[in-house]
This record gives sequence, C-alpha cells and structure tokens, in this order.
Amino acid sequence: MAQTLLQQLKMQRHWLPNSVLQSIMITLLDYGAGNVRSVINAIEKLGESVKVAQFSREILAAEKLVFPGVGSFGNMIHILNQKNYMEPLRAYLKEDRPFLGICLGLQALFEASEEAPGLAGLGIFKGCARRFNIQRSVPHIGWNGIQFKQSSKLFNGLRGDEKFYFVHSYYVDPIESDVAMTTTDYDIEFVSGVQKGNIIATQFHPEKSGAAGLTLLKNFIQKDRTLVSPTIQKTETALAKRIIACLDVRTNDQGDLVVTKGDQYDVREKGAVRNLGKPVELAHRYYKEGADEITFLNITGFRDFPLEDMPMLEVLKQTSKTAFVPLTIGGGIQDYTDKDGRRYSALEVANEYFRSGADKISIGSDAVAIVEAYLRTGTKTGKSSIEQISKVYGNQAVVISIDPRRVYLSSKDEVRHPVIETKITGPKGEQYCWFQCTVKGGREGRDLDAVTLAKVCELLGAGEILLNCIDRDGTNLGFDLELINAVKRAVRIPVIASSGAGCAEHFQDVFEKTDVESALAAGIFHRREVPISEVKAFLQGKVEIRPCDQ
Ligand code: 1PR
Repeated sequence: MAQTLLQQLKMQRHWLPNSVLQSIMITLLDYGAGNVRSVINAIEKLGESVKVAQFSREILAAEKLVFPGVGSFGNMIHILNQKNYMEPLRAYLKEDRPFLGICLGLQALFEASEEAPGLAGLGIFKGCARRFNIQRSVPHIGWNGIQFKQSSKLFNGLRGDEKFYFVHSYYVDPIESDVAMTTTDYDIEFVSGVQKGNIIATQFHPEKSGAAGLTLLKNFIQKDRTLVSPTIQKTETALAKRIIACLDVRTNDQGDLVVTKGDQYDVREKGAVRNLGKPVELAHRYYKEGADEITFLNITGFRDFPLEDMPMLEVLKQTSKTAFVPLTIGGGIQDYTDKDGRRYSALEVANEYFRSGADKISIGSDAVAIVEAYLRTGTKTGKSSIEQISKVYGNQAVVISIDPRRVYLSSKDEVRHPVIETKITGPKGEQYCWFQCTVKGGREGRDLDAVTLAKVCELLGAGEILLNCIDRDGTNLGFDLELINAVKRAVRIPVIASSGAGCAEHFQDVFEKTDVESALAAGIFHRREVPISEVKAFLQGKVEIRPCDQ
C-alpha cells in the first residue's frame, strides 16, 4: 500500500541516528518571510544552537520547535502548503511535542484568519484570527503588558509587570477559552498567548522584548522549569509610548561608515561630514540605555544601491546580535537597475534587509513618487514598493519616512494643499502654511503635502509613519506639534514624531499634546546631552512608558 507523505516522514525520523536527534536542541521553522535572524540570534545569545528546518522531515525530527511567523497569514499558509510543511507540523503538534509559536506562528495554530478568508490554518485550536476593529491605531505596535490566565514554565523569573513587543493587526479569538495563557488590553482585551500541554505561542515577540523576552525564551529552552505564576497580576495592561533612537548613517569623505547628524538636514560642519560614532556601537549603547526601538537611516541611500555595497546589511547583522529590540532600516528602498542592466525590485532590496535583521523597512523618496503616480491615475497598481512589500511582509513592516518642510502663505486659499493656521508665524509674519514633501534628503521639494502623502500611503498598505521635520531637525526646539497633529489626525496607522527634541520635557509635550504612539530623537542622544534613561525617568508617572530596567 502506498505510504502517505506523513508516514514517509515519520519513518525518516526513526532512521535518524540518536546522536543527530540529541544534538538538535532547537529547530527553527523558517518559511522564508520576515526576520528569523533575530530569533536565531536571541537563542544563540542564550547559549543554544539552532537548526533551521529546510525540509519537512526536519520538523518531525525536532526536539523543540520554534515557529516565528512574520508577514501575512495568506502568504504564510501558501508557503507552508507549497513546502509540504502543514502535515508534518500538524503531526508534531498533535503529539504534544515542545513548540513555541511567535506572532503569525500563534495565528497559524487556529482554523482560519480574517486576513485570508477561505484558507485553512493548522486547526490545532478552534477559532480564528480577527482584525482589530477598534478606535485606536491599527496595527497595534509597541510594548504592552500581559495578564496571566494560566501558570506556565515560561513565566519563571518574571515579576509580572514587564512589557513585551507587539506588532500585529489581527488577534486570535479561541473558542475554547481555557487555552488562553495571557491576555492584553488594546481597546479590547485579546488573547496574547496560548498554552496547551507543550504547545505554547505568543502574539508578542520575545526575541524583540529585551531582557524580559530573553528570560521567556530561556524558560522555553531549559528542561528543568516548572509551572509558575508571576507575583504581580495586572488587571489591565497599557501600551507604552515608545522612545526611539535614530541613527542617520552615511559614508564620510574618508570612506568610513559613520553616524552623522544634520542641522535641518545639513550634515556637514566646516565642509566635513559630522562623525558622531560607529553605527553598531551606538546602537548597542542605545539598546542598553533602554531604547524601545532603533532606526537606521542610510541618508544617501537614494543615490547608493544597498545591494551593491553591503555595509548597511552588515550593520544590521551585527546590531541584531546584541540589540533585542525592533530594528528599522531606511534608505534606498526602491526599484533599481545596476550598471550591468540588471533590475532589482524594491521587494528584493527589502528581502535582504529583513534577512539581515530588520523588522521594518522605511521608504522615503520612493513613497513620494508612488503617491504622485497614484494621484495622477487614481489607481492602485499593486506594483509599488509599498504594496509589494506590505503584501509579503505585512503592513506593519512598512514605514513611510516623510521629510516635510513648511511653506508659508499669507492666505488660506493660495494652494490646493491642506493649509493650517499656524502659531509659528513665517518670516514675513505669515499665519498660514502647508507641509511640503521633499525627496533626496530634503534637496528637492515636490508639489505634494505631507498629509496627503500619509493618507495615500496608508491606503496602499503602509503600517506606520515616521514623520520628520526639516525645519526642526537638529534645532533642539522641540517637535513641530502642528505638523504632527495635522498628519496624525488624517491617518489610522501609528505615527512616530521626529525632529527637534532638545530635552525630556519635549517628549512629554509631544505625548500630551498629540496622539502619536512614539517619539524619535537623534542629536541629544548621540551627543549625550539627554540620555534615553533620563527621558524615561522624567516621563515615569506622567506618560505610560516601558521602564529602562526591563
Ligand atoms: O529617500 O528612501 O532613500 O530614504 C532616505 C532616508 O534618509 C529618509 O528617511 C530621510 O528622512 C533620511 N535623510 C536623508 N537625508 C537626511 C539628512 O539628514 N540629510 N535624515 C536624512 C533624516 C531626520 C531624522 C533625524 C531626526 C531627529 N534625518 O531621522 O534623525 O530629525 O533629529 P534630531 O533629534 O537631532 O532633531 P530614501
């Protein structure tokens, strides 16, 4: 009688010599989308070796299986089917063998997802993944807490008030409520972790959740852990406002890759590119100091080709080995034809960044071109970098970096762009302005405003806006609250306020006077004028934050 695929695979497991089975401690299921490097780095940091499963038989041979899902549910299930991973995965799970699912790796355990109607998940748990239908910004991005619904071996060493990093638009809705391990509040209380026997999965990313996340991963890896419940039991959890450190990176005149910093985007001082340190070292420092996220912007990316000269990829690879918080990379993410005529799509460039350790990519100049084309034609082509990358990696992975500059007007009706009445009057006392988009690092102004750009990018699938401000960049005068409010009110996706931070009070201001989810700064951190820890100590008790000691 012909053997089923599963029977064949089971036979193969028995054929593997014991010595091989014993040495494979953690097997990681990489189906090819998203940042699995961070999970590998985190496990290796804990002293464990990782085998990446490339064949379905390796799933059944695993002693402990980690499944970090990133991207969209539909794309994930298609690839799992294509690679014949579904059957061995189901078999592994039905045998109740040690399993840790992360993010989509949690959602995959359920029967279906509203993200891809008609496509069956693994069906280990009854229920499906639903899209957030709430007032607050979607995706749910950032550090939030967990309430404990079951004791678990994962909780050894946790106090109970730690925050973990989430990034998702869908949450699981189990029919059997006893599988819930943790819940989290974000307008609604949703299940953020499940556990049944040896099968555990979290919606949040332990590998991106600093020391608390590493503790959790260590507990999964260790054999001797018992079921425990943390002492602090939250009755409600809250999303923290994120403090992000930004590193503008470029090659200086000596050919070294350096972190630089501009004043209103001019990074030269006495003719030379300012050198504020080495990217990997600075990023490591910011991780240690409590940064909730780290952003690298290759500021000359628009004229370089990232895949030709790889230093930024190396920066990511190195940083992701020691910084266990989300990493964003921007600069040069667009279609490109090299000198030999070979064409690379923006998606291919992004693939390299994700595989090197990036969790999100940021698109600047290309977003302006995409929106200009969309406004001309009124149609979505499905071919733009925003659409293609968000389709494969999910909306949450696509950040739009906007570089706007104020254009002052004497009256409201001079332009067809959204105009605001401003308290920061122009050089000639003008009381109105609009926010003009620029490209190529502020060198070129376009006939497009930041509010429209943000709205169209959201429509095309972007998951977050990084809102810079050329007028405030490097000035230490505080964030441009008028610009931030104008953009934030126009979109439902999270917004990162950027440019102008000069002291801790400026962060309080931006969080209290606008609804942004996070604030980014560069100069004050690089020059050690106000360390991240000082910003957080100042905000403690005033604004919900993730304390530095987590
Ligand atoms: O256009 O997709 O290749 O991306 C290029 C990226 O590089 C864009 O995200 C663009 O914002 C960035 N960029 C280009 N030129 C510069 C420059 O400074 N000459 N930097 C530049 C943008 C602004 C912020 C800065 C904040 C905070 N830098 O990232 O870190 O303003 O600074 P502050 O706290 O010191 O005020 P593409």
